[in-house]
Amino acid sequence: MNTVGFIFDLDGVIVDTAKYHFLAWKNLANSLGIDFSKEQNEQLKGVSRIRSLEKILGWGNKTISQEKFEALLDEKNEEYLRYIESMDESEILPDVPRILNLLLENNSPIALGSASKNARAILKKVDLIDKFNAIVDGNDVTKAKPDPEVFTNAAEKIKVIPNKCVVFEDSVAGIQAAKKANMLAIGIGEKDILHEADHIFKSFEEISSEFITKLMKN
Ligand code: B16
Ligand code: MG
Repeated sequence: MNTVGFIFDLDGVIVDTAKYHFLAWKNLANSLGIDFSKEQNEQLKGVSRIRSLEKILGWGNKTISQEKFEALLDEKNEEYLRYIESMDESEILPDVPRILNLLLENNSPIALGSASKNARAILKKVDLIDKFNAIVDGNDVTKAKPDPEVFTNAAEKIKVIPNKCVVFEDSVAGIQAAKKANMLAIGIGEKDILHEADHIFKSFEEISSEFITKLMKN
């Protein structure tokens, strides 16, 4: 089968929720007396909630009980949920609808491949859930990015072989996961951070419809 499948990450690709994750992690880290920079936040993008907290505690050289660990995970998510509560279509990143509609017009299979356990709720809030043929999120996988599981599951769900899949990602961990899955990785963000990607664009505004059409024929 020659169909090309398109897999989208969520946070930082479809919606700008990365800023809310940053705020919630920063407040949590600071409340533990741990400094938290934008550079460190970059290392948490695409990384699961549990692994993110482990990394923050590691940076601060802190050891805590399992109970406290669970409580902090809940606390972080509650704050994050408060930030995203009032999200609507206006928080969809520029030109995402143009690309999704182009794919839909051409009957290209579209999947979501996100580490977030809140992915379905967010897609509903921004009214994009119906555009996806399949959704794989943090509730469906056991191994977090950079493990390729999230993307290989998504490819299976849309019935496209991995080397016919294109992944859009904003995180280093996600680009590594896509490459491990043997997929074409398109980085959305900065060239110096996402240099392992096959192509890098600052945003979807830089991606022409001709470029997407070429990918569909690959
Ligand atoms: P949650 P993505 C990832 O989503 C985020 O980039 C990452 O910062 C976050 O920790 C992770 O989801 C888990 O999210 O706490 O909502 O389950 O970029 O893979 O769509
Ligand atoms: Mg992301």
